[in-house]
Amino acid sequence: MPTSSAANTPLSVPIQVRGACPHDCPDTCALLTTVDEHGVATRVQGNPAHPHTDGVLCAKVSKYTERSYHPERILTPLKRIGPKGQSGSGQFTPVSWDDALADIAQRLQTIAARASEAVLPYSYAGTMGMVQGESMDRRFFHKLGASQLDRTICASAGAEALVQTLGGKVGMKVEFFAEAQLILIWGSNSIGSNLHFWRYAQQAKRSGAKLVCIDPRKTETADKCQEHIALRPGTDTALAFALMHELITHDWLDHDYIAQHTVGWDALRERALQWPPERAAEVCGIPVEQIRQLAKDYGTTKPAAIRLNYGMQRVRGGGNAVRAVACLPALTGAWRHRAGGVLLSSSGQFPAQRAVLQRPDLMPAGKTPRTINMSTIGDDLLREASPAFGPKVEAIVVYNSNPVAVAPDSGKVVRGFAREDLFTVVLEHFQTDTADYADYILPATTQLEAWDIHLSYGHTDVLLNRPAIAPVGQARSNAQIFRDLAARMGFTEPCFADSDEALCRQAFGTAVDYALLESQGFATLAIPDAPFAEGNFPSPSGKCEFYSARLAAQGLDGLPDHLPNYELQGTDARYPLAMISPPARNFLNSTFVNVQSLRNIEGRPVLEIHPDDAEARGIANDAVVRVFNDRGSYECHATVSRRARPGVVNGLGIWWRKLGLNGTNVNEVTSQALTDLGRAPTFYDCLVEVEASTAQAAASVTA
Ligand SMILES: Nc1nc2c(c(=O)[nH]1)N[C@H]1C(S)=C(S)[C@@H](COP(=O)(O)OP(=O)(O)OC[C@H]3O[C@@H](n4cnc5c(=O)[nH]c(N)nc54)[C@H](O)[C@@H]3O)O[C@H]1N2
Ligand SMILES: Nc1nc2c(c(=O)[nH]1)N[C@H]1C(S)=C(S)[C@@H](COP(=O)(O)OP(=O)(O)OC[C@H]3O[C@@H](n4cnc5c(=O)[nH]c(N)nc54)[C@H](O)[C@@H]3O)O[C@H]1N2
Ligand code: SF4
Ligand SMILES: [Mo]
Repeated sequence: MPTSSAANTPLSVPIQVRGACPHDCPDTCALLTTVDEHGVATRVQGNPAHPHTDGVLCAKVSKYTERSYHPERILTPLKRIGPKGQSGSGQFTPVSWDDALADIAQRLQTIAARASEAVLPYSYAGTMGMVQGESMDRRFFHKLGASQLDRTICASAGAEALVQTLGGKVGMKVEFFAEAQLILIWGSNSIGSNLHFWRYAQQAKRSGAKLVCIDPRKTETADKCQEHIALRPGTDTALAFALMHELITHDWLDHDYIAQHTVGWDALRERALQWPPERAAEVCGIPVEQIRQLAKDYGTTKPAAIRLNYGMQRVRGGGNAVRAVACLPALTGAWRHRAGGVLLSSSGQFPAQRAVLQRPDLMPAGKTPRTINMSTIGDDLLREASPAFGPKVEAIVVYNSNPVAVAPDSGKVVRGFAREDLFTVVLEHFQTDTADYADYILPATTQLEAWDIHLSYGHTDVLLNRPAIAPVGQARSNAQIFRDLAARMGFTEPCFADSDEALCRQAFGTAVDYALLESQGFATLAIPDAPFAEGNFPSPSGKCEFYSARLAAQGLDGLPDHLPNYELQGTDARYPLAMISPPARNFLNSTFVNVQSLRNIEGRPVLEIHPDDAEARGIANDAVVRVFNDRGSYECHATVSRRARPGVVNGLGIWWRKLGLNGTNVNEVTSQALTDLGRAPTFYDCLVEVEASTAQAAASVTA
């Protein structure tokens, strides 16, 4: 089968078009889309030529044609004609692009003329593409002088922790995990959310490596590791300190590496010595022997690698936890080996030309618009104007995100979006929970239909995505929509005319070989195999900063420390259970929940609860339960299972509210409190109680 070099080149059919998976997933797979003689995509598969993808996609994206050609795709601009918050027939009516754009431009202009910061963009990583996610959109809002958005909802605590410790979002190269002899999979459900890393871990295991999973939940990944350490949520720093304690007392340290390439050892040493394994065992709720064994493994096995992921940073002390774990490889000198060290995110290694793409220089001279944290959108949409806050939010433009389903404390998020005086525009593929509150819904292209370019946070390749098919219906790419709006608003700077493909070329400038991207679909960055073998961290000191002078200068602790959860178990008798809400394997955040074949696999929204906790509450397997705290309540089905540790319940996410039970989901009970570093949400720092439901919710299940 010939491989097309350009989507529109008439080759013999079927053709295959190279692309990139757009989803918020560390794997950033290379795609091959097969297109038939009618221009219809018939199959999406992994590109076998791309080493990390290796021809394999997850179940979700293997169904990509089902999503792109879904009968419920939004195919025309829609205008609200009924009440907010409902998507039933008669609430929206199709309108022309011209009418929609003209009205939206006029309304944004009127609001911005009074107070440009009353307009708020709201976007995250529905697509990770740099063109459809952070180019023309940013130019548009910069020029308008709109409020800026602090994009914290996922990874900013861990990111800030890496920056303060290693100097950037840098780490091991993922392929070398295959050569490690010990792998700690720490706060990551790799099989569910980082499948292509798991392939390397499996290779290591076959070569005799020990795999240890550190996770409160007994995940499918934990099942496949030799050891599972089921600590309480929010106690990772205590465990890391106990490991350091043992490394010190058994002298499993690389003194030379510490002396040459770290800052703050004496102070860290002193703090770690306050954490004998017995103390940590108490805090973490795990056997002391497990900690001793883990320390011995980590201190004596070479090379030892840590796959850290974001699960541990969704609690109050999440930033400190990532800092503490990121210190470990410098203590043992694990960085000396290419299969040693830690990987949380590789995204800081890419030479992205963000200022060129986003053009912050377009902002009105003299005043930097305020910044609103996307994680507190519930509170911020409900805030009145004040000197501290600035103007009330009067217009919100949502794209690449579904905040009504995914943002914490949904009760407030829903009330905010329901405001009659809020003008809401949503760029979407589907009628999501958020789109239900839109005044206008604009149909966006999917990854099969638009140009884009991608970096990755789980490997070090750049990928180019060519459109494989023409836009479905009247869909336009996000960049095209903002280009069109810019023209209607009279923005005349030449950068507003850049095409999507031109934006692809601008993303990395000459730092990445674009011709190679065009010919093979991906280009690998030139990075040393063991980048920190001789120090050379991108931090201010060039060293691994146990002690961060920059944090100290902000009045914060310069060293990592254990910060107990805000909602600490045992402190509120009404809510004795800690709840975490990690992703369901067959959804990607709230994306794919409306794809029937994937929803069939997940079945229905579930809460995993340990048999002891279920029995104490008279909850039977499969029963409908009510999960509640002071913020709200939601209903789902109990899965009585030892995947949950005693005292901790797992509310698997993130269902569309309207496809769940009683129009609710897990974020009804999560809080808007923010992490220690990075201003991130604390989804997994949440106390609840669970009871058998009296309502006949089962009837409303959409299987
Ligand atoms: N299939 C699938 N894949 C995904 C996603 C998805 O929704 N579905 N989402 C994507 C996105 S946006 C992201 S950010 C990543 C998320 O993936 P990860 O970065 O792996 O983060 P989480 O899934 O939040 O949590 C990972 C694991 O951490 C555990 N955990 C929870 N609290 C703690 C804690 O306090 N300490 C420790 N040690 N572990 C804890 C959870 O039980 C979970 O198994 O995955 C991406 N990939
Ligand atoms: N309780 C709980 N809540 C969580 C989490 C959790 O673990 N527990 N995880 C959090 C995390 S890690 C994250 S990253 C956030 C994710 O939150 P979001 O970034 O909002 O992710 P999604 O829910 O996948 O919604 C993305 C939306 O973008 C749309 N989209 C995709 N591509 C395009 C495009 O090209 N153009 C336009 N206009 N739209 C597009 C999709 O249709 C989808 O509806 O959720 C957070 N919420
Ligand atoms: S979601 Fe992740 S694993 Fe699945 S195809 Fe996309 S990048 Fe690959
Ligand atoms: Mo995320």
